[in-house]
Amino acid sequence: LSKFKGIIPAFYACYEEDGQISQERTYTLCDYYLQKQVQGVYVGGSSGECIYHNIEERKDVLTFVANRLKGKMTLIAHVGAPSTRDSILLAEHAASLGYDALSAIPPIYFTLPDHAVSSYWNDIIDATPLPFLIYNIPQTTGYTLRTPFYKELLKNEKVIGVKNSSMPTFDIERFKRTGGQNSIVFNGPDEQFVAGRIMGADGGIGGTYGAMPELFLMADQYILQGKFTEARELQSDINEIIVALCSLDGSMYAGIKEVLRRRGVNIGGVRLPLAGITEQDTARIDEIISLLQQAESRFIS
Ligand code: HMN
Repeated sequence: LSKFKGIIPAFYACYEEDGQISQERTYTLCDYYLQKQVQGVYVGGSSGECIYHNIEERKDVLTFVANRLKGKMTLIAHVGAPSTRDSILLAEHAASLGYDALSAIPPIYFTLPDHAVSSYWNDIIDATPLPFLIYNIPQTTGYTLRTPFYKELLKNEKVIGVKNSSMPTFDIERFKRTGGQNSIVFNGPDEQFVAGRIMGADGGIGGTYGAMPELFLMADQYILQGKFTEARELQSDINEIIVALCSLDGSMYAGIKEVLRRRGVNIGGVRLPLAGITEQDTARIDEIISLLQQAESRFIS
């Protein structure tokens, strides 16, 4: 399980100018993460705009990332989809490409009872030999993973842990306690990465890491070294950047992609209905870049 820790950026969707999934730009983003020396990538999740892709597109993204990064870092495939059938197709595809683990949100749209949620996850798990990370993200799915139910799910030994995006860090402590030291918990909310790590998370999977991988890698180092004051101060600088990204007129992902583009990593825009950046955002992006530079010069030697 040692490959499931550290800083794992949630991989962004990479598009051509006409909005098609871009193989070349996906490779560009892969190379950027290789160079930054992150632990791994989480492919096809919320930040990967999976909800706006058809199954063929999602398979393509999984393929492109594996082509470039297989054997070089930890690869986790998010295979959550509206139907079990589609999730299984994605899971089989990820397994054939050599992904290290699968992950999925609970069923979306209809509110289903726990036994149906359990069947959904277990059907995906049964489809391949890969380990599985539950993805708890109540703010987008409307479904909250409860500790007793998590305990039930852990009876399937392929369930290795949970990527937890609920806001209370208390949940991280409870999931870690429930699963024990041989289970994995990933922190989801980037705004409290440091707190999540202190409460027991083994690492983080995050949607804003791509804009500032060095800062999150340093925050993780501070935790490992017990430098909690530095970690807290760095988290506070990171949060200034996240708050600025979240207050753009366009979507946060459009803002992150603009930051990356200005830093030489062009992965295109976002897919509608996500909003692109607006004219007013241009000045705000300048501010975000200067916040990034300040934090980097303060914390990265
Ligand atoms: C993913 O699945 O792509 C992300 O890792 C999800 C992740 O937990 C993000 N949450 C949401 O998008 C709701 C956060 O990293 C989030 O982007 C960040 O905390 C900024 O609010």
